[in-house]
Amino acid sequence: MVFLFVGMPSFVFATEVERKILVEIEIGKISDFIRLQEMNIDIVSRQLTPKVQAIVSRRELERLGEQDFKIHILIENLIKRFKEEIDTDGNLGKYHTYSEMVEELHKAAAMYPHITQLVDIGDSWEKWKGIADRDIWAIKISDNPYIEEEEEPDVLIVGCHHARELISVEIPLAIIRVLTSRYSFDPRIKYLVNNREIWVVPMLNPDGHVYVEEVYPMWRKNRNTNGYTDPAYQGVDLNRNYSFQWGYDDIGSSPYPWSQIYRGLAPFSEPETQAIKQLVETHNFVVSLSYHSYGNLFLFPWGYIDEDTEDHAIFERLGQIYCHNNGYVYGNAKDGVIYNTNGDMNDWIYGEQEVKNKCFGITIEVGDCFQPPSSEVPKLIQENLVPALWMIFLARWLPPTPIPDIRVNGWVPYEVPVHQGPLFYLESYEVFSMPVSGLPAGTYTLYFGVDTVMDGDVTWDSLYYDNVVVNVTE
Ligand code: 0X9
Ligand code: CA
Ligand code: ZN
Repeated sequence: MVFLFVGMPSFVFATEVERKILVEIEIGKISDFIRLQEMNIDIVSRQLTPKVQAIVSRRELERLGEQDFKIHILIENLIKRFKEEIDTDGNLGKYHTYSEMVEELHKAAAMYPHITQLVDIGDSWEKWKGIADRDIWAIKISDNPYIEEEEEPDVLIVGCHHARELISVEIPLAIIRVLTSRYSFDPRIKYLVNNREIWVVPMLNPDGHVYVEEVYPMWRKNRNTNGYTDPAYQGVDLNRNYSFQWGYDDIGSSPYPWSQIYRGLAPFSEPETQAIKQLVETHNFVVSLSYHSYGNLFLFPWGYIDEDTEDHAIFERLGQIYCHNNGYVYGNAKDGVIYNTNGDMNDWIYGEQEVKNKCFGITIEVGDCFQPPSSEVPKLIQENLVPALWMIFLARWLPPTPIPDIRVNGWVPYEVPVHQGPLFYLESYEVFSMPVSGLPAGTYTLYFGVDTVMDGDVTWDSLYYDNVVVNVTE
């Protein structure tokens, strides 16, 4: 039986060969999903719901019908809609093009030289081959930006592994804007910038992004030709190219160049993933946020198997905090919020622990639809900005350590059990709310975290400092 809920004309125009349709496909069981992958269907939402969304051609739509899939058509002509709702001005509307992004980074670095360092961390595939001139840019935001200050935790924020996920560039750029432009007058921002080393790579896949801008708005992978001239065989999925459990199975990634989840010929075969590898191996990142779209999700390892990591409780706690206000769903593949992936950034940055330290790798799937209209950019930024600042703040306690020395002048004002930092509520909060009136007069430094009781809204105002000096008078 064929379920086509929108009538399709039975003839095909020559010009419609390239027409792309956004559809919703009902998934009864996991084998349906695997069948879609075997048919090389371009699945764009990876939540484990009874439905997935996919981009299909007319031909694929017919084949799916023949295979008895239940299909709902959502957008009849994605390219037309892209021109009407996103690329209204030929410059992606409120989204940044590659050149606009490069310009914004250079402006930020020029305006705030005392708290930024702009770094070219590597070349794109096309630059590597000498056919384009695109660099992968990172900006470091911290005080003394040219000095590696070991005591300040390093945080990594990456956008645009996937070319068409335009919003994934905007959240990193917004984080850069808020950290730089508010530094001089917002004490909490100043605190974060002075006490963290924040590295932001807003666009890891510039070749793919420019291909989205100029040729094909639904491009996902990088622009490695894989030795073919037909675009259908080109591109490596950068989020399947990391080395940890690379190619673990052919469900979480594909060995075939025509697949949207093609993992490449070898781990780190691509210059773009090598740029991240090099950056991560020469720093000490403790938490990373990799932005994608879409799904309203906060994802963490493992991706390659349905198992929890030994840090599951901490990942869940981070998810609880990130999602508290925006209602995103947190979890991993085992929780069923996402299908399995292997060779992604999360699994590698967390799982690889020999060449570098363990880093709490998080993937955020922004938004609830494929390529939201340009007008929704501010709202999507807003729902991610403060949560991202929270993750930067919490880096101070990753990996969790006992609350640092709250002994003041050799006196222990309060019994603080180990393993109870601000990630595991109450204790540190109690330290803060503890009546200090019982203490002898003097100056005390109290270390504490955030309003982790979580009984109210997590707002910017509930972000406190890592420690405060308290004056106790008679
Ligand atoms: O498939 C991906 O790379 C990500 N989804 S997307 O739709 N943006 O392509 C999800 C990666 C999730 N990672 C893990 N589950 N570890
Ligand atoms: Ca610094
Ligand atoms: Zn993605």
